[in-house]
Amino acid sequence: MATDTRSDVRFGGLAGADLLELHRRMVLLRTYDERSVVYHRQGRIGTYAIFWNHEAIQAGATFALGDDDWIFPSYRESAIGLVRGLPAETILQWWRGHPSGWWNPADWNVASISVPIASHVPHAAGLAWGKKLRGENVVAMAFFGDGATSEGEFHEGVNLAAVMNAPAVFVCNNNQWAISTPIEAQTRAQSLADKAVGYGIPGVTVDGLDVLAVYNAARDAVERARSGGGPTLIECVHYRAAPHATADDPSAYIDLARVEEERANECLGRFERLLIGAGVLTEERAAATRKDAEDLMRAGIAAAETEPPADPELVFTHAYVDPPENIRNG
Ligand SMILES: Cc1ncc(C[n+]2csc(CCOP(=O)(O)OP(=O)(O)O)c2C)c(N)n1
Ligand SMILES: [Mg+2]
Repeated sequence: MATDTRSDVRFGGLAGADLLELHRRMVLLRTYDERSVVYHRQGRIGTYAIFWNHEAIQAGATFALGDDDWIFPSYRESAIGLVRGLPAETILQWWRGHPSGWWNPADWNVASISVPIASHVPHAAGLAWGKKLRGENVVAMAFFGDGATSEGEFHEGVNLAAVMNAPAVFVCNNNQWAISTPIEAQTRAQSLADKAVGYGIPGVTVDGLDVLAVYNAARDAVERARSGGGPTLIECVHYRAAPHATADDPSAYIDLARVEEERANECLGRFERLLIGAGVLTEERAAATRKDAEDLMRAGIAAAETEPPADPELVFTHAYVDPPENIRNG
């Protein structure tokens, strides 16, 4: 691997090894996403929520956290645990509907993937408040979409965190679509960050394709939360450049020309061009980073596929104290 990279260049308050690590995490997420679509097409995983071009938000925001801080993902951030070293096979198994796809959140400080929209926002608020009550200096960061900001649980969670001055960071991935519902049909607010005013907390809007802008906003928010300043709402704006999920055909509703523009300006290539141009990263090193991520994914799917199939009875194991007759004898 080429080692002739510059370590003195600073971008967004980060230099050398940090910039390369941020790049590695984006590559890991991108590779996970692209391989997952292929595995889905091959029938090896079930439905899958694509996060192509959301990597700057996920890698940038979590880069501001310490390992003791908690991450609360939605289905769009299903693979975010990769940045903490959570095995790819575990996440792949989640999408395969296998019980081994459920990890113990306390092992990674990554909560379970939340599919009901916004339901994890109060969880993050509760964890942040609880940690504060216990005197532990831990921040909770929750990820959710633009559509989630219309849900009651978004309001309940952010309001509670604000009133309790809980160390929480709320990261809104504003990709401007909630499946086929555009942002104009979602809200009359000028920006989603404006909603923070109603909760009495800071709200900021950043370019969701600029990993350093996301990181800077997250670092400020995490510092504020950690030093007793309470929660922040960060709105990361971009435009969804891939289908909502593998069963969706966006050509029926999306602006395809706009999608092309977004894809041309995609976040990983943009960061790579910056780093290579400044001599922080070389083409060789970028290729090696991609290869490592591809190897990790190949090993992940192989490991996932060697797990024996789950026992269907498990569905009922923790469902009843006294199972009804038809299930007892079923
Ligand atoms: C409570 C709830 N209602 C409806 C759904 C169905 N649903 C799945 S994804 C989605 C759109 C969510 O859009 P957004 O919050 O913008 O997140 P994105 O998918 O764009 O990341 C909806 C309505 C759900 N999962 N949960
Ligand atoms: Mg959305």
